[in-house]
Amino acid sequence: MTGGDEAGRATALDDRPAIDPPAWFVEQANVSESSVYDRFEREWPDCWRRAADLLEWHEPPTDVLRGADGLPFEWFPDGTLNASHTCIDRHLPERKNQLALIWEGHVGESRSYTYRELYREVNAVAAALRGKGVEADDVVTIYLPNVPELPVVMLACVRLGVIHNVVFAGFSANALAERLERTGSSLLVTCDGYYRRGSAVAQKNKADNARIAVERDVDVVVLDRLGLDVHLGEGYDDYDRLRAEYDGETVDPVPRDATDTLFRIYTSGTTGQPKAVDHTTGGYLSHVAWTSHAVLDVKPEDTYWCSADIGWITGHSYIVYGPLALGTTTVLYNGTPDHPEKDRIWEIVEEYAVDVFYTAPTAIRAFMKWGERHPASHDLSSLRLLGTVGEPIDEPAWRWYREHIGGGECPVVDTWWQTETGAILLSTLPGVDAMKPGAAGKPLPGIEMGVVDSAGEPVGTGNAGELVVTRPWPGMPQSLRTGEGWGAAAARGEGWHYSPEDGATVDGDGYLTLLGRIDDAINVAGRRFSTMELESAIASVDGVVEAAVVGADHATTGTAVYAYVSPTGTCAEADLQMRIERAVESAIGSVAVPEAVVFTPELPKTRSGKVMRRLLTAVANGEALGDISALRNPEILGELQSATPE
Ligand code: 6R9
Repeated sequence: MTGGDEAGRATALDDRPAIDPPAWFVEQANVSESSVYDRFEREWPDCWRRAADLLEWHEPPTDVLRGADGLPFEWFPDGTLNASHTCIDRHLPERKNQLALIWEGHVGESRSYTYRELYREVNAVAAALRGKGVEADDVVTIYLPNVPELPVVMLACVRLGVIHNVVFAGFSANALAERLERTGSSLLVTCDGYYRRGSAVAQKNKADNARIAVERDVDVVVLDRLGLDVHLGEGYDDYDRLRAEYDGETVDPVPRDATDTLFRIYTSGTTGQPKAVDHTTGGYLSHVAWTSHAVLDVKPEDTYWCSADIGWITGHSYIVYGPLALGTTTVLYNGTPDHPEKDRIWEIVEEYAVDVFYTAPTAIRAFMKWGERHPASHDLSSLRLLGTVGEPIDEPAWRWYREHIGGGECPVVDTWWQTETGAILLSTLPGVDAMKPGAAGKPLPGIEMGVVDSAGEPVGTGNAGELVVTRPWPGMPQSLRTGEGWGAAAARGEGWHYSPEDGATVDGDGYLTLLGRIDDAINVAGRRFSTMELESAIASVDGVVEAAVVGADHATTGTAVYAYVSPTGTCAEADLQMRIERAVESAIGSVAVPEAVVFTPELPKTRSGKVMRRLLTAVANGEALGDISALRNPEILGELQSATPE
């Protein structure tokens, strides 16, 4: 992503002061020995045995990685295991009466399951699925919101060696139909409806429409979530009736090869077409268990809460598989952070004495906007560690999170990863490393990454470039394992590497700062700016909640910066605009000062909470908007278009 003219231009994000983890945290951390980096390096790839050892294998692997000199890569190739066994059965001797899952829906609506109860549920549903005729390697599509039955059906599938494909419940009938078609799935599990911000979504109607659009016969199992009086015709089953019919039955977990597919998921579609990603049973599970242990510091006695939706990879890896593999208590929430009140999240943290909380920058920016009085009205002293994922987190948001949620004490881990990586690759280890607000951290032990220029050469310290992963990792998906989807990266150079298509800089301590998707970078008068450096400068201005910058065609400079800014609403816009311009000028330079600053109550975001800069680029250039199915808040588009200068 860098041009030659950029050499030597350090970003404003370098040399931040580092904050050491507090001694009380280090003392109790799962991983606190600083030698872990050297040890993993010396022993690579055998170091990953430490991750595999967190699971219980049917046949323990004797080999760690095959194919390191060429494709295909096979992690733990001769090991066999079952994910449902390692996430449930093996915990029974020690903690059958401990909670595995706490579920919170609307206020006053909650349920919980001990490991023994989860075992019973998963076995009954696995028996029911088997009764419906599904077998190992079939694909079952699941179209449910964050309800306990979602992880139950996922674990029931993997118990049988069936591949699950969870489709985010907020997706349309078309998006569901496309995925049903592409996966060749002939069984769909859904529900009558669910509440979103207090109003009912007719989920079964969407499922009906998708079913009609698919050529193949698709059987549908419908969970009664809202007590709506839905009609179940031919090809439909009632979830509770089916479950009750098989209650008390047990199903032996089917041993799977480590390299067999555990599940399929489609990428969240921030940029282009969603793409199918298949994750493996042994490599993926080892990687999510290890990162839950080493980065999120999860312990069996913890109550751990990742506030994501299971429909995205974050929910698969860090609500379901990672925490359950470690035998902890995982919290699942079906609701929004501001309904019925803006302290909903903190109410839940207090009620269950949550130890570790993992959320996204988009949520943190909303919490900041709503004000510190909401967290301040609850006892959050149970929290030990905070995490963030999904987008770069700017320094003010990082500091606010640590101060107002973490009591100024909790370490904060900024974890970088993707649907394609399966699990965290880049973060600080909270029991080992100092934190630098705004920088994600170093590649985890055993992970090798770099920042390169367009010729594939490493850029110097402080220079912007493209992130690359230069060694295979256990959580890598089937497509990378076998060579599909190497993309431009592999064609470019020597050896193997994977291009996540993110921009980054690296500082003298080896800490990486993420700069956003490389597609989003803006070239003004021959100089390339990352969205992150511009947006960070704008977000640091008092009165700004968040900002997104895009490039618009410009007669003289080629491209001009258009900044879309969501204000707190507490200061005059003209004054705010002037302070934004000054902040960009002093942090980056006059060439980057926005040509237009457009105020908007909300930025356009994907359903997974990421800013959709592609749409803003279209708006800024007066172009057609293209596919907007991933957009969560289409209602703001008209306003954005009319507020953008011609
Ligand atoms: C887990 C998830 C992946 C893209 C990724 C990057 C952005 C994720 C980040 C981050 C900066 C972080 N991203 N974590 N950027 N700092 N800590 O979000 O997966 O939905 O596939 O998105 O999200 O751009 O390439 P996915």
